[in-house]
Amino acid sequence: MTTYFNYPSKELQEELSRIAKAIVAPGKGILAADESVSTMGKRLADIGCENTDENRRAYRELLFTSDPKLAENVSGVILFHETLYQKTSDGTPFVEILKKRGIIPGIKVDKGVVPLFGSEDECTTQGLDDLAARCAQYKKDGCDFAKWRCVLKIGKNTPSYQAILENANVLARYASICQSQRIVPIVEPEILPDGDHDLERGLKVTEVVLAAVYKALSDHHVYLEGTLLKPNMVTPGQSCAKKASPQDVALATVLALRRTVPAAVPGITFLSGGQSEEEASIHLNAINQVPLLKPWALTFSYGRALQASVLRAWQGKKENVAAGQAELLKRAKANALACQGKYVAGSIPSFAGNTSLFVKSHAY
Ligand code: 5MM
Repeated sequence: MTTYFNYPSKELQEELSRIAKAIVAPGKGILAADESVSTMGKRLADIGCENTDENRRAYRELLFTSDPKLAENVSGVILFHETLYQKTSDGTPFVEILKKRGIIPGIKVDKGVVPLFGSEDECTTQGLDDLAARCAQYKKDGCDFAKWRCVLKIGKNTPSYQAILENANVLARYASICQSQRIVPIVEPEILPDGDHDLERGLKVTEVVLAAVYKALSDHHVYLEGTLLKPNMVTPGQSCAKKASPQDVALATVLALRRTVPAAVPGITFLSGGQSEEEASIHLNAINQVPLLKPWALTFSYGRALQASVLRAWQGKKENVAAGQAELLKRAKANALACQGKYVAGSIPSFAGNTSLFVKSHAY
């Protein structure tokens, strides 16, 4: 293996690390609004709405035209390709609205999961082929960061060595290509919560997966200061009989991260993984309260746990837009407090607060 490689130019290092740091600035996190068309269809179906271009656009308009105070708690929004080029009803591009509010636009660049032939129902994520060209265009169109999600499953024989290695490598290639185009990559190796495994197995699998991811990032000379990690929290499987307290979840999560994630990484932005809105806030809060050295910012990049109440309040009706926006502000505030370890459980009630958002085998 060669040890002769070139670090990115000083300018590129500075640009990437500036963007990454801004995303995980104290008290801020990410709104993951990058549901693909089919996933958005499921969210709309839940509230009795048809999956049309106009309904998807109207919903994203609701999110992005919320009170500008949202930017006090949300530093970045992850968009889906279609959304990046949509506009508000008065013709203002969404990107412009976000930037004006001081929110950094990001973009989902993976093209979804595909099966790993011969494996026990495992998968990898596709989208590398034209990625450099797409990133160059997205940068021109206003995006400063990207997201790529890989999915790993815990079972009797999984995750397999094949799946761990393949997904680590594809994440590293993605990260390297993003950085070459001045885009900060959010690296998302999601270990699904499905299964009856206990907390300790969740901890071990998370450690092994993250260790492989950081080895691959190193092999691909990815500039860590210009990256963010989007992992699952370490929990027992959804159907495990033995439940874990928020403190247990928090300790296991911090242990896994401390054992595998270099201190050069500026921030860790958790996915919510089907936890209820309230659980996701309580767990993030407990993680930030773990009395161990945590050299990275620990914050949120939630999809379902920031949007469930919004969707339920909105119901696809114009007259409910303000109610939906109010729910978004509440969950953003709760998580902004949680990422500083200052959230008091139950202090910010919301429409769907304690409803489980678990979707079986969330790989779409
Ligand atoms: C918002 O949902 C994201 C896009 O999903 P699809 O491409 O599958 O439609 C998803 O990647 C999301 O960012 C992560 O799963 C984290 O979201 P949750 O809901 O777990 O916080």
